[in-house]
Order: sequence, then structure tokens, then C-alpha cells
Amino acid sequence: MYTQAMDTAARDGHASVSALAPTAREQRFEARIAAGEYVEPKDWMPDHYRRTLVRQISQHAHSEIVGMLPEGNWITRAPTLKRKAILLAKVQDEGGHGLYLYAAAETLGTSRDEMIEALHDGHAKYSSIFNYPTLTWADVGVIGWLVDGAAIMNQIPLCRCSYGPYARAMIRVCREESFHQRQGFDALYAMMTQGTRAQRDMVQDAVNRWWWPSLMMFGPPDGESTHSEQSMRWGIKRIGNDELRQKFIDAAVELAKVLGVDLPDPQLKWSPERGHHDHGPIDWDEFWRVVGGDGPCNRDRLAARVRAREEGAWVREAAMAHARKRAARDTAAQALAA
Ligand code: FAQ
Repeated sequence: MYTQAMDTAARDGHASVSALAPTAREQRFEARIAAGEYVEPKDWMPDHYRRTLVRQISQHAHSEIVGMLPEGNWITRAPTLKRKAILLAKVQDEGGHGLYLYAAAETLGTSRDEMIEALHDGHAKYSSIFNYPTLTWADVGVIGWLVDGAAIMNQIPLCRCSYGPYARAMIRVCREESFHQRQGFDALYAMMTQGTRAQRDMVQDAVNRWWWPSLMMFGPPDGESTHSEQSMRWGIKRIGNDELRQKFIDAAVELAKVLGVDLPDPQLKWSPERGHHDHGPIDWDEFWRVVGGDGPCNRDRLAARVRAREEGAWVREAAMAHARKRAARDTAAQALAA
């Protein structure tokens, strides 16, 4: 549906842009970004801007889809019907987020098949966090509280991203993620306030395992971030990796107190000078190992996605055949009516 051809189409008020020399076009583009205007699919944009968006949006979409797997693992084993219904809805929401995001990336001229192929052959990344296992029911609550919490912190600024389709997709995604975060917190709060000693220990153990990987979700430190500087200049990213991570830590400390859990960092303490919490060192070697494909679940996650694609081929073929049949029927009906 969306192709690179859109790049050459004129848009009201921008019809003369493609006739300008490249530098003038680029200056015009930069000026629009500086003025806070949204860039839309038919607008001229530098190739590097387009490629950066396809990379980030498609990796974000892959994260939502691969992110269905760790929690999906607990749908059949949720402790009550209410928790099962909530979890089922949450996992379906994540699938929906993946679809909005693939659609947003398609407006840049890359097909969904190309993006999925890049994931399956290992060229495209997805968030490191989904390469960790969900060992107990408490992990599901902690994913809601910490993982969705980190996702929201990172995604709120993306609602003001300079690329219109991505920014608009993020508004709905963030609303749903905020429900996800609260359901996770609620599940943990129930276990911590009404549960047995064993259940409280289970929550603490899950927090211990997910805390550090959640901090890694924000990406490498700014000094090691390949794309931040350019992405900030283009208004794709609005806030740097380190600042978002710090905001997340400050918020999580307060919520951990309400829950009655300890965050597994002996160096975590309030710094009145900085007005933030200081924290211990993050294991960036572990981060790069997981990003590089050697985390606890990388192979299982990719194998599950490849299997789903293969096993779902007949559904896609049937849907396409049905669409063709309907289109042929509509065309025949229109010809009769004419
Ligand atoms: N994992 O230069 P930067 C969710 C890569 S959605 C893996 O700083 P950038 C919902 C990065 O791609 C979670 N790789 O990169 C949910 C780059 O490699 P490349 C996903 C990572 O793009 C909840 C290299 O490192 N959210 O959780 C990671 O400027 C619960 C250098 O890094 C998004 O995708 C990582 N954590 O900043 C679902 C949000 N971090 O591509 C189910 C949108 C970095 O050159 C259950 N994305 N890398 O090969 C972003 O905001 C940005 O892409 C960052 C990274 C901030 C993630």
C-alpha cells in the first residue's frame, strides 16, 4: 500500500520543495523540524532520517510482538479468572501496538514482510528485555510494573516525535501502556499485602531479576549511543537515554516503598545535590551480550517467531484469497449496476 513513490509526490504547500537544490531542501526540512512541525509520509525527507525512523519504529514494533511471548507463557497458568482475562487483554494490546507500529513504518516505504524478514534473519533488533525468562507469576506483575513503566517513560516523549504517524501511534500506545503498568502494580500489591510469605518472597525475587535489565531498556549511556545526537537534532528522540533512565529510577524508588520491596542496588540513594537518586554501575557487558544474541532466551524467542510465521502462512493465504474473492464480487456487482 505505501511505497517509496510517495516520496516524490507533491503535497499542498510543499509542491515546490522537490524542485529545490538538495541543500536548500535539507535546510527547509531542518527549519520545519526546528519550528516543531510534523513531517508526514508524502513530505520530502533526507534518506538518513527515513532510515533512522524505519530502524527505530520497526525495532519498536518487533519489541511489542516478541514482548508478547514472556507474558503469554503465563496465560494458561494465571492464578484466577480475573487475572487471566486481564493478562489476555494485555498481551493482545501488545500485538495491537506492534501492528500500529508496523503500519507507521510502512508509510516510510518499507513493507511489513521486509521488516519481519530482517527480524527473523537477525538483522533487526528488538528490546533486550524480552530475552529474559518469566519463571514465576510474580514476573508477570513485575513486567507490568517495571517493563511497561520503563516503556512509558521512554515513549511519552515519542508522542512529540517529529514524524507524524509515529507520534500519533504513540499516543494510543502510551494510554494502553499506562493501564498495563497499573495492572502489574496491582497484581504485585495484592501479593505483597494479602499474600503469604512465600508469595512476598516470590515478588522480591522477581524484582531482583528484572531491575537491572529494565534499566538497560533505555539503551546505552549517552556517550556510547550511536544515534542519540542525530535523532535528538531531528526531533525523533526528545530526551536522552540517561535522563530517561534517571527519571525511571527516581519514580521506581517511590513505588518500591509503597509495595514494600527492596530494589537490588546497595548504592541506590538520594543525592540532595543532584536532586536524583545515585545508583550502582549497570553491567553494560551483559547488555551488549544480550543485544548481540546471547541472552538467556534469544534463541527461543526468535525460533518462536519464525515458527509462528511459518505455521500462520495458511491463514495469511486464506485471508488474501478471501479478499480477492470479495474484490472480484464487488467489481462484478458494480459492472452489473452500471
Ligand atoms: N535493546 O544509539 P542507541 C515495550 C541498540 S516496547 C536492544 O542509543 P537509539 C512494550 C540500538 O538499536 C520496548 N537494542 O539507539 C512492552 C542501536 O543499535 P542499531 C521497546 C538496543 O535507537 C512492554 C544501539 O543499541 N521500546 O517494552 C537497546 O537511538 C511489556 C545503540 O543505541 C522501543 O523500541 C535495547 N534496550 O535508542 C511489550 C521504544 N537499546 O539499531 C510487551 C522506541 C539500544 O544501530 C510487554 N525506541 N539498543 O543496530 C527508542 O526509544 C530507542 O530506539 C532506544 C535506543 C532508546 C531503545
